[in-house]
Amino acid sequence: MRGVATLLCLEYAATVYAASGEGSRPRGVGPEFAKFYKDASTFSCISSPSVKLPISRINDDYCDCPDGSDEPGTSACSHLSPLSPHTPVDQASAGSNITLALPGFYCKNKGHVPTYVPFTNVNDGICDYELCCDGSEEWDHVGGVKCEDRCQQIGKEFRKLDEARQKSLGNAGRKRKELVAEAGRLRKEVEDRLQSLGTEIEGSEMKVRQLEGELTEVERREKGKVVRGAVQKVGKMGVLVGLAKQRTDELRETLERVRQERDSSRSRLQELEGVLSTFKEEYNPNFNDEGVKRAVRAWEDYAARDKGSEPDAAHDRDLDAITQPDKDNGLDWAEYESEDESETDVLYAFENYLPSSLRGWLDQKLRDLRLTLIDSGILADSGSSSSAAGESKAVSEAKTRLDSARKDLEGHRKSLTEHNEDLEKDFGPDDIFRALKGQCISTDSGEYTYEFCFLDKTTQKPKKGGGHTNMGNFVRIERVYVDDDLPPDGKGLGSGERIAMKHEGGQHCWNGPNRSTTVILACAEEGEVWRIMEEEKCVYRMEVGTPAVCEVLGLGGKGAGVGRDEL
Ligand code: MAN
Repeated sequence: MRGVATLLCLEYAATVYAASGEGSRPRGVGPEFAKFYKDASTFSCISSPSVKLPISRINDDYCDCPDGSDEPGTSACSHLSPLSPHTPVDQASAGSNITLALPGFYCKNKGHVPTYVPFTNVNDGICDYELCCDGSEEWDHVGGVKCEDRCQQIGKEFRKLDEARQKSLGNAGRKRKELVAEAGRLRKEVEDRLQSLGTEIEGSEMKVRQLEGELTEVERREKGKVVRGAVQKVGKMGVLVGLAKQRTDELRETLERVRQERDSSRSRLQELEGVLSTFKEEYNPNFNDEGVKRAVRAWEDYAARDKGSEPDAAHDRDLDAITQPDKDNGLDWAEYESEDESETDVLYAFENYLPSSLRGWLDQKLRDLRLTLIDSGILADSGSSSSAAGESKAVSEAKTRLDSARKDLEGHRKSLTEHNEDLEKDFGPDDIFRALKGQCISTDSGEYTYEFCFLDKTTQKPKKGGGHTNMGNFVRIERVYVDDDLPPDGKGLGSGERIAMKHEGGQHCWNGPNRSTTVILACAEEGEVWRIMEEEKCVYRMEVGTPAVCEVLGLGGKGAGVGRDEL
């Protein structure tokens, strides 16, 4: 009896194996699981090898193994799938960890790419050509359904598409490389500028120190000078110069005015003479109007009279020259106004004739004397006066020079901080967004045109007209997980980790938050805004394609671009 049973078993096994078309594996088993089905008489459940079954129980349409591995070619264990609702019986029989050992029914798809179909799809009477182009998952022809093998045709179309995808991927990779190179160049520029800023700061610091010393020295020198009051400083000559300047300005203005009046009268006279001359030509002498005749005679007398000389262009040129500003005529009033030699200057000039050792000694003594007089209240301290009038030209000039050097230094230090911060900023993998900073891409969607500018902001603008609405300013780069189906044109996020750019603090939304946008990036040959969604009121999500995030082949892991599973 036992021998007959074994024979029956073997016969059944032969049918099961043969029906799979693989010869060496039961129906629905993929090559990577073949090793579990090698034994010709007994099968051990994959996840629970202690559960052993006769080979006849494989694909007998009854689920024996807790992990469903005895039914690789039927849907008998499909209820174990995490996608299927579980009953209390499942829980009791398999514990809380119900996991299928196999990924699904293996479709060989000869001529295309092999794949696994969910067990629920096996013999459900529907041809799942998208997954199983050879139709082998409908082997039982339920309800008479017979799925022909379409792998040749589907495989051919797939290869064509795949070729285009590979080409696109290659182009995207090349563009990414260019972007990385550009980003490197831009980073280097910042580093070089940092270096030169270091040198410039050193130079500026030295200059400030030197000008500080210079100011102290000028102030000391000025303090030592004999001071005269503001009125005295001007002197008689200065007063005369001031009056002469004022008088010249008045004369110039009057001359200009008279000239304008002359020009205007001249042109009115010309117009009038023209009118009368036409009148004389055109009047009718046969018309006996005494008044008209008298007027014509008077005009003839006037025309015959000597009018004096014609306007002379040379005179006008002279007038032009005379009315030029005094400086252009070689007269610099300021020179005469400030020409005022102080008593100390005379003293200094006198010192020049002394030997240098004596000159220094005398100079010091004079200064000390002056300071003693100031300290004892005998002389006014003009040097310490903070009023503009009390400060000498030399001091204010020294202060201006120092202020400007200090401003330069401050500017350089600020720039140094900014450049250092720039190097610390996150510009994404390989620093790549450095190369795209400020570049914008836009698309129309619904009533708006949306724009995304890398590391800057997102905006919307009504197509009917009107201004831009800020949808958020760039704040940081983040990583997000997405799980989207990839559309046939490849313009979508797909599934996996993606780089996202957060934009916050946009224009306030009426009765809502400030606008904000998350821009999620995926690999594409060209920069393009694919989709915009307003997930909540004034909270937007943009899907954007860019070569910047395409995975660099052979450079996986950290630092490489985050790509999609497919382009
Ligand atoms: C505008 C747009 C919309 C937004 C509303 C909120 O119309 O910014 O996206 O939803 O304002 O009032």
